Amino acid sequence: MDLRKFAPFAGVAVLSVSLLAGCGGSSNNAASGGSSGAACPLTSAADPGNSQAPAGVPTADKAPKLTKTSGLKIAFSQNASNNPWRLAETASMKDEAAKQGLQLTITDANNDQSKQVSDIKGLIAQKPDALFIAPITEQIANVVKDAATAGIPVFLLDRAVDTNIAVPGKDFVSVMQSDFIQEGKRAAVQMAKATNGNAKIIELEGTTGASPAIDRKKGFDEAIKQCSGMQIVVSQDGDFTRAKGQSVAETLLQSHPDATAIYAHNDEMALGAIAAIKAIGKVPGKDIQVVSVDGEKDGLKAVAAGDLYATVECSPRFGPIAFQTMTDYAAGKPVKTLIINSDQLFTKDNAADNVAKAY
Ligand code: GYE
Repeated sequence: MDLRKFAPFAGVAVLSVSLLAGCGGSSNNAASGGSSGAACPLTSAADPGNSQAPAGVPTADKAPKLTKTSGLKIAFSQNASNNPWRLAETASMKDEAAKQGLQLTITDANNDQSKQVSDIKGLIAQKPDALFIAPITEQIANVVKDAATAGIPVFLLDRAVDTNIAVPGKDFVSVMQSDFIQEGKRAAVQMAKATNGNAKIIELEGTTGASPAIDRKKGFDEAIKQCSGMQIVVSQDGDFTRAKGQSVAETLLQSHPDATAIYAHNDEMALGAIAAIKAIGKVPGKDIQVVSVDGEKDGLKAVAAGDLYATVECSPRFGPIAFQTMTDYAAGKPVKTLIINSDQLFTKDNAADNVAKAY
């Protein structure tokens, strides 16, 4: 989901931070492009950093209202519990509900889209005062609309839905997420640094149709276009899990023995890929460079160990922002239809220091 869609009439989006901003000129780095002879400006670019929501994101004014301010009954449709990221998100929601003394009903779709649709239908029938949804793919937009039709304000967490179907500010109040296109761009800069701008890349994509999978690919692809020495040689769905990441990486490393890098859309798949690299007797961080997204505890340990070059943080700790946004909405304060989290970058310089705090 291009976040600029949330601000269709806005002028310049803050999003389009130039990747070349920190490049310091490319006149003297012609040597860094390697065999192709072309310089790769990303090798000397600064981390493009966080983006913010584009300017002019409207506030939600057509969504069902939330008039109760105490004793709220809240529901949360979680899409899976199959990785540390999901578990951390669920824990963060539970902690915040407990802090506020609110009742929270949670369903777990087990990474199955049809189960999530039926979970949400079941939750709608229970008439919660507010419904949080962590969508599995962008395709569950219709059931989001159903909730709005039933008069329930919906808040989307961590992934978006198809906004051609579910209208922001009407069919859902707000989506809270990281900027995945920016994450892809940040990952591309790290990959360029790891490989000096020359890489034959295997891409392990997140769950097909999930907004972070779509956008992490888009941002990375856009960025590496600037470097003729960097190409994705094959790209496949690893479903955001360690086991699938490992098995897909095993197959792709065999079919592409010339690959020199792996870009994984999350740490779990990267950790699976690292196991696959070691299994064929190659050395991660030397023969094959790996870059990913999330910043989970095992990911940070892998960075500290030199197996993973870098991981772009994508925080799962949604409880505070989710409940704050809901409370603001209940109080009649203006709530933006898109709220972007701030994330940091973990490299060998700061990974070890952050392990203890990680999930
Ligand atoms: O990166 C991944 C999780 O939707 C942002 O989903 C989230 C992603 C996260 O399963 O690890």
